[in-house]
Amino acid sequence: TQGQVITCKAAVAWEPNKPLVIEDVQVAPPQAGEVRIKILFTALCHTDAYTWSGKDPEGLFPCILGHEAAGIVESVGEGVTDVQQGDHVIPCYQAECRECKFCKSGKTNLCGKVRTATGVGVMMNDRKSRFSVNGKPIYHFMGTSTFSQYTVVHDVSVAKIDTKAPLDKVCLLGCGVSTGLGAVWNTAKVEPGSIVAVFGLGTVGLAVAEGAKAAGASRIIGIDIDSKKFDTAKNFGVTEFVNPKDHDKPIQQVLVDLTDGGVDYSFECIGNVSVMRAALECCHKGWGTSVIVGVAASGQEISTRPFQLVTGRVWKGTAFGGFKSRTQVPWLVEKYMKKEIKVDEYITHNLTLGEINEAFDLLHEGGCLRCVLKV
Ligand code: NAD
Ligand code: AHE
Ligand code: ZN
Repeated sequence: TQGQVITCKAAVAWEPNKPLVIEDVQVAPPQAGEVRIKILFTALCHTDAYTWSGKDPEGLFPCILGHEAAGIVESVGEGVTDVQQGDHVIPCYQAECRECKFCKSGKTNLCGKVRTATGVGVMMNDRKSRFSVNGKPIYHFMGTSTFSQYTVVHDVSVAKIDTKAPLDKVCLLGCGVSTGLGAVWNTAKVEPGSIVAVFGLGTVGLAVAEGAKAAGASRIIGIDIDSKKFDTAKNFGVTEFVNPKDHDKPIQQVLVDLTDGGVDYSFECIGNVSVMRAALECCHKGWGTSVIVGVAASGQEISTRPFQLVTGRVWKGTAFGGFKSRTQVPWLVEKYMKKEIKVDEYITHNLTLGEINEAFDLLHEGGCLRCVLKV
């Protein structure tokens, strides 16, 4: 198949909110600096649902969504040296070129090399898509487009992993689990003994709890409007549960009262701007730090009294948990193989690519953390 167009199945989002359609998609060969990957497993993340909903200003249609996956390199374009055919890989929506201003800064995991293309659904080389259906171009998504049997990504967006790692599990390290762990370890840098609040107990929030437990937090308070979340959350390190619906007071006040003045670190893992405000305002005066992880819809804005910051609270955000993708995803896979981090426990459902619309329905039900699709 090297150098040839491959026709395969992919789930195409033709329009916002309209069921995805499994189409025969033509996938062009990788050009210089590109890698074509046979995707074996992909999970769904809430961000896919967000873009599908039409609320993402970077969402372009028709497109092939998906960004939490694992597969095997089918072929590489000219000049690609870091991976070769047969390598087991995780596509990374956050690239790492190691050469750009961002990568060299040592201050961020964001990479500038291909971001102008991935934000508009094309490849950097010719600003075109490698996907088409009967000659009609289909946009890429987040530089990954994993809801397809084959995808083409930039070489700076591929993490090569241990061939012994089970791809049906480690696909989760392509987004949700890594993001939650990294938000705690890299962005907040939670210290032993800290009091932590986690807003939203989906996969990302539970991974925050897991990371906080590993960091030695003394109390991990989980906040969710679905009380059924607490049972599972305990297994990920949540020590106390608060349902805002059980209280008349604003949730920030409830937390301040529970913690003698506020928490040391809070994490918003929902994408709701009023919860983001609460997450900041439940932080302790003088030092409490709040990390925004959730993605909020186009047009939404955050607000608080500047006095909250004047009096020492810190507001931060994180993308992919601050992890340098190509360097650290393989390290996360190794930690999983050594049983130092959970992954299997986040997988509540397994379906096939053909059942992707059912999988999206599941995502909106409380009982689903991650649904892994066999592609
Ligand atoms: P999810 O839908 O599985 O989890 C969200 C949880 O929040 C659910 O348990 C829900 O019951 C709870 N919730 C909803 N409204 C609430 C409220 N008002 N108060 C308290 N709890 C509430 O989603 P997920 O896949 O875990 O992703 C979480 C968020 O993180 C999404 O916005 C996603 O787009 C974002 N995300 C960001 C990054 C990043 O790099 N920054 C990476 C992955 C995901
Ligand atoms: N396109 C959206 C922003 C989406 C967003 O913030 N994405 C996160 C990853 S979410 C993974 O589930 C991220 O890493 N952002 C940094 C980046 O470079 O995109 C919008 O609202 O415009
Ligand atoms: Zn995601």
